[in-house]
Amino acid sequence: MTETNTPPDKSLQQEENLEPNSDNPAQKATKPSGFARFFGRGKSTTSEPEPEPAPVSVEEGLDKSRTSLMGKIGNVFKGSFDINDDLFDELEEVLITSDIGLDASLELVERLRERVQAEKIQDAQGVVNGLKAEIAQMLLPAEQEWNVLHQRPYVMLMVGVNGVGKTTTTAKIAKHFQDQGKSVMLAAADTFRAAAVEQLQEWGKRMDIPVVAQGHGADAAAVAHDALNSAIVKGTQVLMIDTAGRLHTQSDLMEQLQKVNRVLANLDPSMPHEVMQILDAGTGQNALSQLEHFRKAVNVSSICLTKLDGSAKGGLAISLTQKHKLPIRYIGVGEGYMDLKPFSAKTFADALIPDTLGN
Ligand SMILES: Nc1nc2c(ncn2[C@@H]2O[C@H](COP(=O)(O)OP(=O)(O)OP(=O)(O)O)[C@@H](O)[C@H]2O)c(=O)[nH]1
Ligand SMILES: [Mg+2]
Repeated sequence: MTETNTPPDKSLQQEENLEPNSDNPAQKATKPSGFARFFGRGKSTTSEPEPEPAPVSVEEGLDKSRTSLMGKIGNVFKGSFDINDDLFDELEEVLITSDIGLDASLELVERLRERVQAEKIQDAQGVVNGLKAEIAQMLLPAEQEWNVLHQRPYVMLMVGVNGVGKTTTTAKIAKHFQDQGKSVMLAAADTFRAAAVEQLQEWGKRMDIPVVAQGHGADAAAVAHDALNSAIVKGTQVLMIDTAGRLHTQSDLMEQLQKVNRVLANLDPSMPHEVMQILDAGTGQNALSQLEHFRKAVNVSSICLTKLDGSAKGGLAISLTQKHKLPIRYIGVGEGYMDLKPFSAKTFADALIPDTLGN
């Protein structure tokens, strides 16, 4: 086992998914490095005078989703219209094509229909306000209190398919915990992808957070086991285990994930306390089947929905919640750690549907 804050071999920084080499002046001049984008206006642990992008708000992060959805809703209310079955059918179609999914769209329109009747709503703005209120209601099951201090160490297993943002989200959440004064440890259990261990070690170094690792090709369950023992000995409050990206069809990797889970549970049946599945919003409805497959293998207990800023598929949060009722702990609306926002049903609905129809 190595527990380290030592910088990785520089040559490895050219590898896929590693951050750009910040020693390269050409890169510096054109674009802030991944670390500058990560730390944003927060307290950087580096002394480099890197440009600092501003944090993104949930509303800004959902720009694409809102513009797309409101464009379609605006078309429904264009010209003269009656609030009748045809109008609700059209709205239903808009919702389905906005990644809210079939079942969630049907439920949403049914709730809206009842509200419009009960409140005798007769104008477009009233219907849209009603839609926003119903979306907030449907998202409520995803907004759940999260007490990470009820166990020490509180053990989190970060899972998901390739490239969804597991490692950077792990780093972001670790930074949030650190800012709250909690002690954190990271475990590099992605021993599958070349340079994945070094990627996590680099984050640990930048944030001054210990990383337990054994290296590429090591047994992921052994890394998790070592990390847990180390966290127990040190009295660490939160242990976050980064894992390799995998498809449900990669049965060896799915079994490896189950083994990691089993090794933790053998030490304490309540572990891992959280299995967080990271889902890339850009994958749309496919994220639902990713979640279903992972739930068959491990006890996924929460979701983090990333990359909402890059996609117009924010409606996915509604279908995910309708179907799975799992807490969405965070949403990602940018690359900075401050762009990872705790999920709020109302804030999300407000960001998806503006106050006035013309927006
Ligand atoms: N714009 C944006 N980019 C994000 C967000 N979350 C993650 N990313 C980016 O997504 C890319 C991939 O992130 P990783 O954390 O390496 O993904 P991963 O799931 O660990 O990937 P594998 O280990 O290869 O499976 C990085 O460039 C991140 O900065 C987000 O919310 N918004
Ligand atoms: Mg990773």
